[in-house]
Amino acid sequence: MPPARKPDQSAPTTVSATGVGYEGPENGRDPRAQAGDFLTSPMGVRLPDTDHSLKAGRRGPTLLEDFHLREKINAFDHERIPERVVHARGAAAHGVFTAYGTAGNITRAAVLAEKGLETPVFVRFSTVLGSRGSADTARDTRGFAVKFYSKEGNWDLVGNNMPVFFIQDAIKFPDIIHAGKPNPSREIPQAQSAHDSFWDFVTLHTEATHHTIWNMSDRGIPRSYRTMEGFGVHSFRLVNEARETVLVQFKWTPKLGVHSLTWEEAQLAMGTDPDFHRRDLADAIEAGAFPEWELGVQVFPDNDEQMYEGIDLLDPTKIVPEEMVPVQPIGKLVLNANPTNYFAETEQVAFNTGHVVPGIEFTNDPLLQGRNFSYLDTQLTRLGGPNWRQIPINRPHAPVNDNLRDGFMQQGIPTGDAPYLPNTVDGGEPQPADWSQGGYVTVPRHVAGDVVRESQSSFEDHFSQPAMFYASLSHPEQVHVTEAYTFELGKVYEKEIKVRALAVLAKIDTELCEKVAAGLGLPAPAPDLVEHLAPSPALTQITGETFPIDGRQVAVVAGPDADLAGIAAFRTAMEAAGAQVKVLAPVGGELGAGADQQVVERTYLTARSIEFDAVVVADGAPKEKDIKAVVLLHEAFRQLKAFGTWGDGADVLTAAGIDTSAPGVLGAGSGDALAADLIAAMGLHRVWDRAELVASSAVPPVG
Ligand code: HDE
Repeated sequence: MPPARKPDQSAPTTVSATGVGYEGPENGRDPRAQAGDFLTSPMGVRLPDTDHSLKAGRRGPTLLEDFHLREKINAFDHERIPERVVHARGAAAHGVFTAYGTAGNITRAAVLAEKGLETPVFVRFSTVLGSRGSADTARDTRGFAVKFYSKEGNWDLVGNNMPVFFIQDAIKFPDIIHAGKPNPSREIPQAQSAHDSFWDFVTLHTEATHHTIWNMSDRGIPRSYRTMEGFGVHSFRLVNEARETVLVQFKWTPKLGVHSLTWEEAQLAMGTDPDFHRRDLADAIEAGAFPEWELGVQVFPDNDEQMYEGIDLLDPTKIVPEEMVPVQPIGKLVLNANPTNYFAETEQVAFNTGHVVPGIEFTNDPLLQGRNFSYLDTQLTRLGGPNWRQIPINRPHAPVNDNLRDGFMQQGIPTGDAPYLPNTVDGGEPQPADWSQGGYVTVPRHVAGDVVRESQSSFEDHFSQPAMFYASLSHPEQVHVTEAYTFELGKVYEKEIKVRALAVLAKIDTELCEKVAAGLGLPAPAPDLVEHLAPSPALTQITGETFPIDGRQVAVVAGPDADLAGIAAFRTAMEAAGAQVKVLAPVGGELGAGADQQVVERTYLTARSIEFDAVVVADGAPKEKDIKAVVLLHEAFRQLKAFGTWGDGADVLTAAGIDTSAPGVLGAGSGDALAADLIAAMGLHRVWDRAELVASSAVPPVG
């Protein structure tokens, strides 16, 4: 029997952070929420005044005996904890993962294997380089970290929105991060790779080429966290009940498709709405447009080579194209609740690649091996001691009998006298669990070799996969990659670094290299192309496929004389499709009265083009030329957003100099008639047919 508390022992109840016992809501309130009727000190003493310190006389000095003043200021002084050394900027949500059961033959992990099993999750998305207060839309990789509170213990799948990484060996991580972070002397630029040290490193350390070109592609500036893929990056080993093993790579596929911002939108958002992604995630969940992903695996035999058709499965700079090994769906993730408190949950959550459950094991990928050390290590500095595991957001939902004791901020009150094994003092418990009891028994894997500081020769191919990636993109995406390299390298001061970057591009694609060289005003090096696999259509995000428009934003330009009934009908139709409609007018307030009344949700002062996925001009919208309206319309047009008008709304576009016969400018007789066409156009994300019309002139045409 596990030891019970002895008759002579007592302890405070452990359920409340403030020491208040919890037996259910009190007057409809949860006492643990610390939002009761009366203000108290941290010791629970009710306070009469929190605005004046205790003084010797009204104009006298403050007294040291003012415990309220001291406690209040003392707690405030220590509110901050160190931000994450990477991925400091993030946003998170709660949700549920449901296993399809299709992985039952490859893993014994119930979270993946048990058909219909629902496991609570907490998911944190992030950028890598920026500080905690930096802008969401910087060009960067995005973190996609999922904590599964499985009934067999916590499993963390700590991935990114790109399937490859900059480095092949954990020992290089401080180097790539030091190169990418702001310059040490001036601490600029914030959250940017567009500076000398980043490009210095990646052009010398060319195993970074594949990840770099993903960052320079539209994947580096997602439209939303909801429209990103996620990847586990490494190969993992799955083990089934028969102790058979396979290697897998994990992929999250968003229900809404993979969509990105344009670079112009990303840059504008950094100024006008630095919380762009954070807001989008929270708003969508609040509106009931729950973000959804399907989890899939590529499955490979677990043999001695750990290679697939010449692709090294231990090399995190490589992918296996989905056309070679299809992704098999194994479960669904739905995010259905926002955190209650940012700090308590999103900031304090601690992910760790070393958090695995029976049925999920590691491979020898040297990056993964190093991560298993780092994620445990970093929490000590970030969260202040070993009991970070007991913080509510980090606690497993499975029973914990770990024999770990003491340490700063111990929250548990363990009973018993024998926190060691073997013991007889506490009846020999808790007992180790064997395989049949659900113990994490490692399936033996053979390892032999000389101790060396070397890697496998296959790790030396740095260019064939970046070349395949570029060749797989659609034309507009290739143009964006060209513009991104030209922009980033244009911010580099040292000519030598730019020349090295061009030498790398010469191996990937001749036109890309020549256009970037032309944009930089440098001679293009001679082509030096590498051979690569056939292009992989799964790598392009512009496919002609249409996607749901849940949580996407539509502006309706209106004014006092606008067709309000038409707007109401348009709103109903768009909301039925999951989109959100915002009425945009010159000044705030309400338009009209009665059933058709519309609240002005945005004015030209408070809105910017980046906020909307489509812009519609209602019949009767003001025709006077408002310069701010013209700027918004031009930006949205350039950003390839769908436009729509009904009635004389088209005149507003014409007056603003927008060609109403251009691709993606839809006209209709009424608001609800327009909605159907607009939903179809928005499902494609952008009006790609307009791309040539608005192409950036920053990249001069070549020869
Ligand atoms: Fe991380 N990484 N990382 N990383 N990483 C951290 O852990 C590290 C790597 C990733 O939302 C840190 O708790 C090393 C690959 C995400 O809280 C730290 C190496 C991938 C997050 C750390 C890598 C990632 C982190 C910082 C090379 C994609 C945010 C704070 C061996 C598969 C998790 C923390 C969150 C966070 C170290 C490489 C993704 C310092 C040493 C590859 C999504 O431990």
